Amino acid sequence: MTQATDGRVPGTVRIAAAGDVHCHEGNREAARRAFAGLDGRADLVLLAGDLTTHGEPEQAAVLADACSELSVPVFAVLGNHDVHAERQDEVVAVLEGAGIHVLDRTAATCTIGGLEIGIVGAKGFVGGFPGSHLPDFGEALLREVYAETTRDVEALASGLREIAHCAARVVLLHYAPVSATLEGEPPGIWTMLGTDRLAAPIAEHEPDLVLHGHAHAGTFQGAIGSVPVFNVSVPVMERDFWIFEIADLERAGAHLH
Ligand SMILES: [Mn+2]
Repeated sequence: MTQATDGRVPGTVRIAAAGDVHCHEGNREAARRAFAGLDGRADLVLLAGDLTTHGEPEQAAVLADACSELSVPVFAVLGNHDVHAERQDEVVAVLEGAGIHVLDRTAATCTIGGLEIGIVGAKGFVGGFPGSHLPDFGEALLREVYAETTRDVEALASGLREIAHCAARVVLLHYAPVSATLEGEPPGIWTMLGTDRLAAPIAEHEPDLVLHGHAHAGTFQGAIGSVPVFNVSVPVMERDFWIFEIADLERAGAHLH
């Protein structure tokens, strides 16, 4: 197989992914170096939330500056840290100003080597797993937490319908949609780390790849049925980025390497 001049094998897309990069002034140089290192190694960058330490626009600017030299598209979702200061609109404006596409219960596509790649992105939210589910019952405040997660589930379903025609389909989350990638975290906090309610539309639509972060002490690889799920939290990966390669996109049944 011949390689394109940018190093990409035809029919293949290389996705660089990371979560919990937690940018702030103190890691400006490390962030710049990490992103500069992607040059020529990836066709697309996906960031799985917790882009900042406390959601200050100045911290988002550190990430924006680090990405400014990249020639490939960058898509991101926010994490809980990015909304902490309640300045997420400003954070998003700073990121979008640097060309980073922030997905917020939305879907987007980009074309790489003639292949249309679809990404559905949402922060996601809490809710728990079998044995630890938050119920849709009782206090209005608790039922609103449940309803907030429902909005994410519905957005994933509608986004996945929107990108059904794409050669490759990726779901990008901050919170975990499966407990397998939380192994290593105390089970007592799993309810706060994600919920398998997010897995229902993934099981139905079977995208090629699901990425999340948030669980710094979790496990790298899990699955929802036959769909591979990766916790790309930087402390889990013990590296700046993981490069996923989705191959054989010109024929049915893509393969993940
Ligand atoms: Mn988080």
